[in-house]
Amino acid sequence: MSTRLKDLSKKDEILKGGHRLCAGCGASIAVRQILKGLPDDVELVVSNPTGCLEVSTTIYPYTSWNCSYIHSAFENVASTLSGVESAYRSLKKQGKTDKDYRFVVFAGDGGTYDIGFQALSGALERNHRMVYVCYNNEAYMNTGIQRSGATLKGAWTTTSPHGEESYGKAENRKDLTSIVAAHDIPYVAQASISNWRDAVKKAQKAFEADGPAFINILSPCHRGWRYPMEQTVEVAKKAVETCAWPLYEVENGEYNLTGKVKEKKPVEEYLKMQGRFAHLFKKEENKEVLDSIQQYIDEKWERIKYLAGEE
Ligand SMILES: Cc1ncc(C[n+]2csc(CCOP(=O)(O)OP(=O)(O)O)c2C)c(N)n1
Ligand code: SF4
Repeated sequence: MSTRLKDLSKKDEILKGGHRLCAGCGASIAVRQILKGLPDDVELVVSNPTGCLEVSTTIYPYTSWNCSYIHSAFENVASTLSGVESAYRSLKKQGKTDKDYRFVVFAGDGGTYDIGFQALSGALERNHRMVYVCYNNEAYMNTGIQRSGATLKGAWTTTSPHGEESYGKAENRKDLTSIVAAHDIPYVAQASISNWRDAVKKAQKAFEADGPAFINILSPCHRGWRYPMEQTVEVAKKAVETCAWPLYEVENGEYNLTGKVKEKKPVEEYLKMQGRFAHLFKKEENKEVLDSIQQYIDEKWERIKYLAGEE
């Protein structure tokens, strides 16, 4: 399937305009990039739990989704869609439909790393043929920027404030992509909205996978990350260049680095672009925190390179 911009631009947009996501929101970019990877001539069912994407695209009586769409609770979107996928397989077996369907979840990191994790793990273990996409903005944005299991250490959020006693979020983030890869499903990937061709290619592979597929796509939120809204793509790009967000895939167990990093930049270049980390640069004692963030990024990067055979 082509990833030429000329061809992709001719594909129908399934997420239409008129929604009420903030201008410059990474989530809508992520959805549009992933859906550019959908094969032609298939029917699509999207399921979307509560979060910024859902509340902003489905304001009754309007919808921005030009496909079948099911809103699900925050904690069980993977179960909802796996039930639909099972019903489809049954209908196909009974000869009641001959259409070719694809099933995709778009869920935030709160819904994926934390509250919906059990349902996600179960759906992967049961081998449902669906693509689960986590649009990862590293916090619960819709309810006012609370920290999630995806939030990078040191970040300010409303539930990890900085001050006399705290430097922001105290814990390292959960490495969910690795946890999902440990389910041994056909396709797992980390993507970023800054690398659109890479994201589209990964989506194409995910939609073709003969079983569950998972894409964790970095989708910055300028409200929560505190940067000017026109810098969303630049911020995402810096995450890749500093290896704070390595781009890779795990295809039938084979690790592969995508979007090669020629020269890894210090993570400070990424953190300095965002107000949520500004406090770390104001106090001398926070130098240790910065060092530990760098160390965490380095260790993860070395591990991924090792797994991809690129030491
Ligand atoms: C079971 C449950 N708990 C809490 C809420 C309130 N709630 C609505 S949206 C949301 C945050 C969603 O965060 P995330 O999944 O990261 O998506 P984002 O808003 O960042 O797009 C929360 C906590 C809810 N709707 N249901
Ligand atoms: S708050 Fe953030 S995630 Fe929510 S719509 Fe605005 S930019 Fe997007």
